[in-house]
Amino acid sequence: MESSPFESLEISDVSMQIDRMTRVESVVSERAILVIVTLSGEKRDYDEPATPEHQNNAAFDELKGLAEAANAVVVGQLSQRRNMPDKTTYLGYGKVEELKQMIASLDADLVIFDANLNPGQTRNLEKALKTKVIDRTELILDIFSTRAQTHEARLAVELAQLEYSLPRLKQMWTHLERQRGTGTQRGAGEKQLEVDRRLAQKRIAELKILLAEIHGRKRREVAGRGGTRAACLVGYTNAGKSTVLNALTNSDVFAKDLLFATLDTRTRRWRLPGWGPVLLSDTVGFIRNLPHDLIASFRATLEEATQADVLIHIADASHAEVMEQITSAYRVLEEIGIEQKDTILVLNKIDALESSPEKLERALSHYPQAIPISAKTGEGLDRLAAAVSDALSREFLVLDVDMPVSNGRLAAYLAEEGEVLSRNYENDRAVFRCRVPRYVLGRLQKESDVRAKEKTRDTR
Ligand SMILES: Nc1nc2c(ncn2[C@@H]2O[C@H](COP(=O)(O)OP(=O)(O)OP(=O)(O)O)[C@@H](O)[C@H]2O)c(=O)[nH]1
Ligand SMILES: [Mg+2]
Repeated sequence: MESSPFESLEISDVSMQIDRMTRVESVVSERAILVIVTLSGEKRDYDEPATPEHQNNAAFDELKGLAEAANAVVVGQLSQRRNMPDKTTYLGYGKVEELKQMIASLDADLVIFDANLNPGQTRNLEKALKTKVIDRTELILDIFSTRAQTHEARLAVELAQLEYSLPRLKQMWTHLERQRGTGTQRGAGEKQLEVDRRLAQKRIAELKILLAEIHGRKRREVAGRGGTRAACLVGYTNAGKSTVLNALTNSDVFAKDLLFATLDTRTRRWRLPGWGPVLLSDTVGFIRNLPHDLIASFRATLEEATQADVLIHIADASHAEVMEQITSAYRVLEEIGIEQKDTILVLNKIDALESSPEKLERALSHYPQAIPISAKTGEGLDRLAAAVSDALSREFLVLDVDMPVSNGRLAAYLAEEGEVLSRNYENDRAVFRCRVPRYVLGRLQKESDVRAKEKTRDTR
């Protein structure tokens, strides 16, 4: 049998190599140019009459926030509209040339793409530009790796980094060889690449086991919490989740105007008025286009959300893209498989909207059941507490659900989850009276053009 190259390596060698492979290069103090390619036909999450400029600005703002969270200095930006990405360089030929000139004139040493590039595209771009190129995933991974503190968060980051690096190992080797100026040193070349692949795969398997153990331990902790109910704060990054946790539980967890301020999540005891003690957890913020692998790696850290009796979805009502952010967050919940939980939507930062109340009205017209609050001034926190206490007391509800007749998917869902007591049709609307478990309300909140009215309530 052929001996594995892995077996011939010393342990110190192994950890050193793993270290090298998971090193998503740090972007500290680099002068970066941001690149955004808008693909025509790219559908926005929310069909608002936004101009392409508005859309572009919002995307640049977010990417700039991410770049700065990774300590890069943004010196320029470039955008292009295309039907589809160029296979080899993502950008078109002319734009690559333009970017090359920008790099020279702005003295930039890093290019950050908003998109996720395939390994070949990154390689080709770096070759053409003679400058380091990173994509959206790599940027987020960089922020995560410098910010994660707890053992669990670090394992999750390492797993995400390795999964990102595995298909790109070849490219990393080309880099190293170029730096050393030789391809003949021991271990270099194809053989080393094979060693790396095996090492990475082995470590990935190990990390998955370690994270699964944490997952299991958390589950047992929940089982052992003796019936104490739990609520979990979720939502887009920078929406104010940690500030809400602090305001409700009188705590002092880290909260800052910074994307991904929280990577190590905390649980606090909350004395919920009229109910008693409840466990309240904070979570890692969501972001649009969060790569699937990254969500998968962080699943263990989102265990609090999975185990919670009720989710408190915090949105930043003062943000220009609040609707987009709400939809993106719901999409992540779907991906984790917890979109059907009882969810209370909260529009935070209303203190910042005093001069533009129409913004809040617009959001409320889309999400009439959302609760407006300000974690900063405390306004609305009592309503939020009442809503959580209400959600925790509900087991089954009798609802009148008023929906478009065309929404067959929802009709089927209601019949599946509960009991449909009556059906009334008028023109293009249908009203179903149904008895359903309380979590159905959370799902209904996300349906546009659907109104749910509570008729009676069964309390435990
Ligand atoms: N004006 C105003 N600012 C707020 C409010 N709530 C939070 N903020 C600010 O928003 C920023 C982000 O708050 P965080 O609590 O860190 O947000 P988060 O959702 O935990 O963010 P991540 O952990 O990065 O995902 C901070 O600068 C807060 O001071 C509010 O009600 N009003
Ligand atoms: Mg936070």
